[in-house]
Amino acid sequence: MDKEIETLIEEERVRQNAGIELIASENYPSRAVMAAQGSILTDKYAEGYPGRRYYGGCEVVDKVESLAIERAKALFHVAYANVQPHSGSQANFAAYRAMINPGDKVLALTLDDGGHLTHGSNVSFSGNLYDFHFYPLGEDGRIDYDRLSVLLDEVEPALFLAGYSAYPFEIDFARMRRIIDEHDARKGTKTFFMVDMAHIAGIVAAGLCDNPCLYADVVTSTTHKTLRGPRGGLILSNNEELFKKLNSAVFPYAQGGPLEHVIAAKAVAFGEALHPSFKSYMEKVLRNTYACSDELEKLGAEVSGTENHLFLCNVLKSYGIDGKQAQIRLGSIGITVNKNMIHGDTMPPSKTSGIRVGFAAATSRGCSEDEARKIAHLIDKTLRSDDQATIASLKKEVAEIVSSWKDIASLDYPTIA
Ligand code: DSN
Repeated sequence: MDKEIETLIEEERVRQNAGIELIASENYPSRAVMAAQGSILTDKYAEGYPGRRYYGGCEVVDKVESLAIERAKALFHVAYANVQPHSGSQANFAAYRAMINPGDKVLALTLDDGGHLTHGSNVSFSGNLYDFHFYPLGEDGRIDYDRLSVLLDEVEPALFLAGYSAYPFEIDFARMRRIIDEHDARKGTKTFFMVDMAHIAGIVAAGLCDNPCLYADVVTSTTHKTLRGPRGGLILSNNEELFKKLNSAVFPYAQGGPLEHVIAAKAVAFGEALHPSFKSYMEKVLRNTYACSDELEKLGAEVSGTENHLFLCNVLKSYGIDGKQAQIRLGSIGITVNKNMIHGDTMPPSKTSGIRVGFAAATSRGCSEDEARKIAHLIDKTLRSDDQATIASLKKEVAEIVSSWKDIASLDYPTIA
């Protein structure tokens, strides 16, 4: 009935279909996920948890939420899952609350090196409520595990935080656990270990990288990035002492009524991620990301390299333009990326020296390895020249590639359900 919004949704569908989406945190959920999210479950108030609600009439949503919880537990090998956080930021807010007190020290990655606003930025609750200290990446742009050990002894934080928004390499969670345990043994302390795996949740679910849930006290995530579900948050744990605290940190501390329609959509996405085909999808994402990064490097660009679904390119060094200019120029041919700080960046966050490139979304639409290499050439040519005739012809090449890809509103993925 609302023609204005209907027209805008259609406009956005056309925009998304016409372009190559390379923002590393985006993806295309299935029609089943969107149907659940757009369902009548939005009608229901259900403060509390399954079997312990503050409202009547919750017998069906109890089953929905329990199913989502059980699937999340099976997917990530945990004893506890909370599917109520409305977002990754709220999941982090609740996780901190369950483990530490305001004013406590937290050791997290330097924000410019790929952390997140909720990992200690002064403009977020995190930097205001807690005393954040930061570890930088090593010279090679990778986590310097030896330095972590030194910093843990120096800072003596109540909580150590791993998990990043722009880190292209595997993270050795087992080694982090060991370093924390050794520090605790030396100092007679008990340091909590938290991982925000929002970016790599799909890779973890597919079993293609180390599972942080096996080592951390609490793992938070979003459900809409590599995991390909609805926009939302998730908290997981195997530390029994925290289960009750986590529940009350989400509700009633951080949130009111859960979004049962979104929780249903999370259950659908978990069902899809539990299907064997999800692993093949994620393998393709990793291969496509590597292919594009490798080809750009061969073309002479300075790239970070990659061991996951994203890589960074230093466009300032490679093409003499900043990240913002690169983002705008690529946008003009239909390739969407975001400007991103790179390790040791000298530019402000509003400009940056780099861009972040990821293949989770494009792969969902059917992007092949050959096309990922072709996309590297398109990126390279676009960043080398802003000649209007060249831009127009590159735009045509983008249109040709996406013409064989699936419509973003018609995607179905196999499920265990
Ligand atoms: N905004 C997300 C990203 O792009 O990585 C993090 O929450």
